[in-house]
Amino acid sequence: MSSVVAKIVSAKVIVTCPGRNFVTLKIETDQGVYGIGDATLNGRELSVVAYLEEHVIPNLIGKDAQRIEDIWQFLYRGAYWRRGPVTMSAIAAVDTALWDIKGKIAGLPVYQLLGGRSRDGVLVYGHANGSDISHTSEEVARYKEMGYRAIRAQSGIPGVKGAYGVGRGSMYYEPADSTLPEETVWNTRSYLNYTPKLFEKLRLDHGDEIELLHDVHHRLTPLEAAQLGKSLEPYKLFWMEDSTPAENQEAFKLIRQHTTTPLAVGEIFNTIWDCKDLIQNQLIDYIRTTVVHAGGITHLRRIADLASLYQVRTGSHGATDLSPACMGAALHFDTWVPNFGIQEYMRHTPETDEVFPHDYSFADGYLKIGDTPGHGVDIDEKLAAKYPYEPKQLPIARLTDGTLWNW
Ligand code: GCO
Ligand code: MG
Repeated sequence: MSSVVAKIVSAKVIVTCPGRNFVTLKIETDQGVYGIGDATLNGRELSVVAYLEEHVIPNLIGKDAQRIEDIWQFLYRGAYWRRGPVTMSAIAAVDTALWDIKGKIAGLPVYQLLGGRSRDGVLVYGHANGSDISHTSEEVARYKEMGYRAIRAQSGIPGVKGAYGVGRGSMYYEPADSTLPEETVWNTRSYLNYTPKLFEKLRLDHGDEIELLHDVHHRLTPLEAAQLGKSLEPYKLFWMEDSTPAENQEAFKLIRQHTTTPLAVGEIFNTIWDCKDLIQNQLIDYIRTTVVHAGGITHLRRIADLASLYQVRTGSHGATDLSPACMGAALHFDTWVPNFGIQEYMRHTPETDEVFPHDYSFADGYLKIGDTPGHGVDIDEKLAAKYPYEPKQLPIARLTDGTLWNW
């Protein structure tokens, strides 16, 4: 029996801001089935809205939603101008919505379409952060109380205004909270002195079992990253993330030569080409690419398969600015992918969860998905309409001498 043709009859972009901006693509078919995909690019949301509305949606109408791969290739090759965060987030939103539709038509959850369960629960990590070392240790204790088995720790640093990763509240971290970029100051020397003390304290307070992660957030040179990795070896981190900007993938060779601290990178990558050399030369241990920013499930699967050849595991980005539609799709991917490492899980606010009803839930350090056909996430359009878009941008960082640096 030939499979059902599901003709795309309409598609629209829904922008909503329940505490922060989210961009969602909704694709409807002549089968009365629709799918949704996350298209949120933090601080550049309206660029993706325009890309979808002007250049993608007109090309979708009339196509068979079941032809996921062909539509992916059409949008990637057909644009002529390949790659980039805006293009690949737009393609990702289409791809995610099409996998959602395919699952609904088949009556199957997406993980079944990918190859079935490789695990019952998806190991996640939460974000403990504090104004200083002892406050951060108290927050790690709180996250352990909540059942997390893996915790990222970020601390304020004396004399460093607005150190990365230290939120204003204790549960949510939303850095894009000003119309124009907030200026923060960065001091590498203070950071390199302070960070080993943070993890020494965390191991003293919480023992060796809990998995500890840290995000350097692109701030060091390769040699400084090597120095930090070396100084953190006694504290056996699960990973040191984004230790240096990765446009030059070769740079990681220098870090690798000097330290056995596991390396993770890739949340800002948008295609396999951004990480091909890092993976093939085993310069990293975890690849952080995501459903929403790396071309959707279709492309993320290609990256994971390449990574599996070199024993590199997945560790997808999962910050608050990736919507529940991305998290839902990511969890189906994480439930299937054989070389799974860990999934970031920065909680969404209750308002966000209300706008995006979903069937995943947290327990005992894992996120578990249900068997709802598709990816299990929906959008309440009426509620979404109550939260109009608010222009926001991510911060920037300057060194103490005023040099513009990596935020
Ligand atoms: C992470 C990320 C975030 C980013 C944010 C940018 O590891 O979760 O580094 O904190 O800064 O997603 O929009
Ligand atoms: Mg990060």
